Amino acid sequence: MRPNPYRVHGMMQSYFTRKMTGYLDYKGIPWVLRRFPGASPEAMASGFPGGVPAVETPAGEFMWDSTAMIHHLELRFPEPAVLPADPVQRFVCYLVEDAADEWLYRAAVGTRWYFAENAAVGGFELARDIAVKMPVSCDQAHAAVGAHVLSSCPPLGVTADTIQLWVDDVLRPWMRVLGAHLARRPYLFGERPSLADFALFGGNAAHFTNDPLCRRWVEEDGPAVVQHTHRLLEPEEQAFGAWDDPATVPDTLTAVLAGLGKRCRGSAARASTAWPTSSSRTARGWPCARRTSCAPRARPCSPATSRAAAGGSTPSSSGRASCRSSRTTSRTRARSRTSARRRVRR
Ligand SMILES: N[C@@H](CCC(=O)N[C@@H](CS)C(=O)NCC(=O)O)C(=O)O
Repeated sequence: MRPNPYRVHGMMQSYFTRKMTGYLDYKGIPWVLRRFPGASPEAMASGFPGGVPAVETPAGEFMWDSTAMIHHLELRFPEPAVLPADPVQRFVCYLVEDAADEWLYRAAVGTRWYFAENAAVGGFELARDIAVKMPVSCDQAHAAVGAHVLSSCPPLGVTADTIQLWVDDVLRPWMRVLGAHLARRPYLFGERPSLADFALFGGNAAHFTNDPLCRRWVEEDGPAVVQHTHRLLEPEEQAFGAWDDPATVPDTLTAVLAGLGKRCRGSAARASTAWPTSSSRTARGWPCARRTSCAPRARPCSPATSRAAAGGSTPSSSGRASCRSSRTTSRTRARSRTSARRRVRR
């Protein structure tokens, strides 16, 4: 008999859905996809604030927010761990994960919907998943999701006027430094993937190696990123090894961090005519996205704070991460994530 699986309510061309499915595949945790246009009565009834995906546990409880869910699942399925044991590596892992979640996400939605070739492929595939659960044609779903996402891009600093700068100043330089690093080792921190690898995998699998124009850029700029994606698509075919020796920091990793420092603030600031105000930045200075949508939804999403990750509520007692409010500010979100992480490390 098949084991009772986790049910990932999401879409295959969704950034955070693929972050979760990549993680679940690597861990060997059984899951099935349940196509989800951004909300469902069951998820809403359990307090889901939005932000695809939601994941339903085998016990029928809903949880959400990829970072909180992965923390939760790490408690239940500790091996193979995705958080490096070394504290500096772990810090860098969180840093890269945060940049992928909060920053590169903007380039992903922008490149999908401002470039017709990408919208015709990635956007259409997304619409096809949505149409499974909505009584509309695929063309109608495509038009609706496109209009919705485009209308929510400007608050992220992503507009028709800035998208080329996002590509030239942020995305392509990022793929060059990441590609150079991954050409030397299979994963960011050695021979096994970390939380940050899954954050990058999500964006790469759903957008940057999926949407045709992006795919061409990645093949040109960082072909090793495509290989990284392929490895994590089929992890059961791979042999995994150890974390890198934390005493030896590869030059290429230093270049990745330098690239983030340079491209995720200064250059990206120039790329954005609607640069967020200081109140929407996190304490660490990372820009923090107010999420735009991959699916038609009425409310902006906010991340859940993870009681499970914080140890305040065990997987068995609640089975889901809670959410304060769908209007939680970026700064509050950042704080709650940071404190959940701090607590889980103790
Ligand atoms: N913090 C959430 C973010 C989820 C998220 O933003 N998902 C995107 C889909 S790729 C979404 O649903 N956006 C819709 C919206 O915010 O309106 C996570 O890590 O899971």
